[in-house]
Amino acid sequence: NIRGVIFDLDGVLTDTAEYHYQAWQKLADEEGIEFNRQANEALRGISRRASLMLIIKNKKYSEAEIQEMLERKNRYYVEMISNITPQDVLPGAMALLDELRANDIKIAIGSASKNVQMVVERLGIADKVDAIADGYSTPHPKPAPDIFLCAADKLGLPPKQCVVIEDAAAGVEAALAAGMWAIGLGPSERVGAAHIVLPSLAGVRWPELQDQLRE
Ligand code: B16
Ligand code: MG
Repeated sequence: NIRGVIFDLDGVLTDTAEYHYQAWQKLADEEGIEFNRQANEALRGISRRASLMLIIKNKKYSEAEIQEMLERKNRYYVEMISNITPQDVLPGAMALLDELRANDIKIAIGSASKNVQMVVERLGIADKVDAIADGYSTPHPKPAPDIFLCAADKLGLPPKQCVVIEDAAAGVEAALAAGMWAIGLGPSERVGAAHIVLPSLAGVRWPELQDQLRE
């Protein structure tokens, strides 16, 4: 019996992935590191630091230089997301949030990002969410289960009563490691490990989802 839904943020409720990409590309260009859209695919759902490590590969940087690059990328990113509006909530997400609330299902966000607060406020969904677990909640990023366990804890629910909605392989892995149900959004090559795979949240209704999860 599912009593809570934990939404990933980037790629599920909104598409900030494009801004993450542009910010990383700008940094990589400045550093003279080869990077492109395809390389960016590997960063989906991955923490900021782990993303940078994948970008710089075995190029040597001091810890101070790494910190500076992480801050610089985030400055670019924050500037880009400062213009997002409720129009940037992905199709179907707003309706599902409202339907869950009407059905007394608890709602959390479980995101690797450290910019969740700002994004949620700009999207205008802060009052639709009961709890947030984010990049500040635990030192262990996805695919570790910690972010989702923290979200369930904040909702006061055991993991097996929670379902996670994710767009990233690392996120689906984290949900399963947490002992939760997983709904993957996107191609099955990416999220096929989830219990249910859907192209997006467009047209998704809670009663039907619940039926599918019971089977
Ligand atoms: P930040 P999610 C993830 O968000 C993004 O998918 C990933 O690209 C990003 O590097 C990570 O958050 C950290 O974000 O730099 O804002 O702390 O998909 O877990 O909602
Ligand atoms: Mg995501």
